[in-house]
Amino acid sequence: MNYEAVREVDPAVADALAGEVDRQRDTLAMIASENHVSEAVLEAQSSVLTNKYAEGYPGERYYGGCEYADEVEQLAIDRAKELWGAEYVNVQPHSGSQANMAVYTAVLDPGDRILSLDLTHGGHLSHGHPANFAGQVYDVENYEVDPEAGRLDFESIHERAERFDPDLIVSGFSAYPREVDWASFQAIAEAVDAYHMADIAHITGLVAVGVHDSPVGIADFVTGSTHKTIRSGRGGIIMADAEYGDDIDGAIIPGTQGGPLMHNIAGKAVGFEEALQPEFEEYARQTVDNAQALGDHLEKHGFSLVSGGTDTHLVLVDLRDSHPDVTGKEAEEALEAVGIVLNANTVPGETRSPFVASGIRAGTPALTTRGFDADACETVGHCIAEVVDNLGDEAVMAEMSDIVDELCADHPLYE
Ligand code: DSN
Repeated sequence: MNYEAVREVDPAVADALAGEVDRQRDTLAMIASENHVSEAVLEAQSSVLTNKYAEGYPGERYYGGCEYADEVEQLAIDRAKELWGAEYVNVQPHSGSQANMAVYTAVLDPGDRILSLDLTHGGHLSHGHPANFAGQVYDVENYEVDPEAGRLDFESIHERAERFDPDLIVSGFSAYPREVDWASFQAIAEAVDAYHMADIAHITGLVAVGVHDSPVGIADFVTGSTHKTIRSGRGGIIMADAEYGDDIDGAIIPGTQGGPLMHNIAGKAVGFEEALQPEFEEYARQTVDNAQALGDHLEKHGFSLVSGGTDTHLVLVDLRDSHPDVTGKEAEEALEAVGIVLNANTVPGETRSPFVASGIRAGTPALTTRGFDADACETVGHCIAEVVDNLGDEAVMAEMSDIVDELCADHPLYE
C-alpha cells in the first residue's frame, strides 16, 4: 500500500493515504460501525468499475457496455440472497441512510407518520431526526428504551403506536447492545396496520450467520449497510419480499439515486463471498464474545453498561454513575491519545449535548478482524478503565499507550 501512482500526481493525498494506513495499523479501531475489509475487497472497490455508468439493473440498463457490471451486481445479489435468505435484494444503495430513504420513498407519502427509536436512546439520524430529511418530510414520533433497564419496552412501544397510529415503524438501531425481538415489533406494526422496516446496519454480519435472529421474512423491509459487521464493500442494501421488488427498485433509480457505485458493488460481492465461508461464522461469534469480555472487564472495574451488558458487537458505557465529572467527549479524546479510537455516545436519559455526551460506545468488529480474542479484549478493557480513571495522568497514559502499541504489533494489519 504505497500509493505510487497517486504520489506521482498528488503527493499530498498520497501522504494522507499512507498516514491513514499507518493510523489503522497503529491504533485500535473501536468505533462500533467500523471494520477492516480484506485486501480482496479493497482491490475490488478500487477497480475500473468506478468508471462505469450502469443506471438500471442487471439485464435492463440505460447504457451499453454493462456486461461486466451486470455480472458483478448479479453475483452480489445472489450472494446476499444466500446470506440473508431474502426473496428480493437491492445492492445499489450508496449507504444505509440511502437504503432507508428508498424504503420511505417506496411506501410513504410526505407527511406520513414514522415511529422510531429516539436518537439519544440508540436510534439513527435517518430514522427521522429533525435535522435529517426523514424528520423534515415525514411526521415522526419516537419511542425510548426503558431508562432504568436500558432495554426496549414493548408494552410502552405498543401504547405509543396505538396513540400515534404510524404508517411505518422502524426497528433496528445504532447503539443498542441487546438482541432485538423482531416478531414483537412486527406484531405491533400489524396491530396498527403499519409497515415495519428493520434497519440491521450494525448487525448485518451477526444476522447473516445466525448469531442474531433475522428479521428477514418477519419485517416488510430490512435495510442495512455492508461495511460494518458484514465487512464487505462500503454501502447499503435493502431486502424484502419479492412483492415489494418493483417499488424498491424504482425508489432507488429513478427515485433517489442515479448511477450505482459499481466499484463498491464489486466490493460487496467479494465481501459477501468471504462471508459465505465457514470462517465468517467463527468471526461473528468471536466478535460478540469479545464485546462481552470487554464489557465484563469494564463492569468489574466499576463502570455501568447500558442494559447491564451486551449481546452484540458493542458495549455502551454510561459514565454518569462511575465518573460523573467525565464527559464522553473527554473520555474519547483521552483514549484516542493512547491509540484507542471510539466515540462519545449519548445514553438513555442524556442531559448533555450529543457533541459532549455522557457515554462511550466501543465495538469489537475491527479488533476481531485483527485476531483479537477475549483475553486481548480484556486487556483493552483494562486500558480503557485506567485512562478514564486517570484522565490527564501522563505516566498512566504512557503506560497504556505502550500496551496498545504491543497489542497492535501482536495483531498486524494490511502487512
Ligand atoms: N455512523 C454509523 C454509526 O457509527 O453507527 C451509523 O451510520
